[in-house]
Amino acid sequence: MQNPQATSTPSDKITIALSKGRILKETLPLFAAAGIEPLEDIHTSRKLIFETTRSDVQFIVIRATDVPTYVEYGVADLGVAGKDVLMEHGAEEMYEVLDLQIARCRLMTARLKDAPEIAGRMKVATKFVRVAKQYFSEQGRQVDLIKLYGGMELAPIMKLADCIVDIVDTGNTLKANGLVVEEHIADISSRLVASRLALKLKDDRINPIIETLAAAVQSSAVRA
Ligand code: PRT
Ligand code: MG
Repeated sequence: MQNPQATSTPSDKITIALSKGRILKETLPLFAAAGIEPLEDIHTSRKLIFETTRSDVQFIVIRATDVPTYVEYGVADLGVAGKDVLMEHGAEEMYEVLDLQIARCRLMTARLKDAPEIAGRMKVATKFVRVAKQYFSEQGRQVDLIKLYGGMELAPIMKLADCIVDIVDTGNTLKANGLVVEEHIADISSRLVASRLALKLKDDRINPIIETLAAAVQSSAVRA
């Protein structure tokens, strides 16, 4: 009879959801330092599931905004996503277990340079409507939120909005569009999240991965 332990079915693997896009390039070296590397080049492949150098660990590579969904349903045991994405999604059924200290940026409000003060209700364009809503309501400020999916900088220029809430890194994008930063909402970096279910059922296999990653983050912080 075949040994049931001999083959690994997808369900008994540890599944780690990675954000594609700009976070991925900085994520992979951390996992590599923790001994987990994809068996093929994630950047050039069109696959969505990748086996790794650990036969019991697989990566799925998805849009950043979909990572919390996979983790909260327990379909992915671990995930990597920007704090901005986690704040906007809301973090039920998952725990933020490690700050990976990569893809650092800030969530800010910005508006046109030399724009006059807004007397009444301010119109705010953003991809982060939930975060923006909470930020302004905590300050007792009444705003109208306008949901956009990208290119927020255009909104004040076209008079769609008075200000935007967006990610800022160097500030070059704002500057190129005649905008200036105004209020700081949050410091952002990418986080490792774990599903509640995985922490309960697979903690003996998940915890060592978290610990090795924490060590990898530490040593790359020392190098930087
Ligand atoms: O692009 P897509 O819509 O598919 O998804 P995404 O925008 O969520 O993914 P991606 O890959 O663009 O960004 C993923 C994550 O990277 C974000 O969730 C942040 O946590 C983090 N990050 C770090 C950034 C930046 N730096 C950043 N500079 N995300 C976006 N930007 C953009 C910003 O929106 C603005 O357009 O870059 C521009 C500003 O950059 P500066 O340097 O000109 O200020
Ligand atoms: Mg983007």
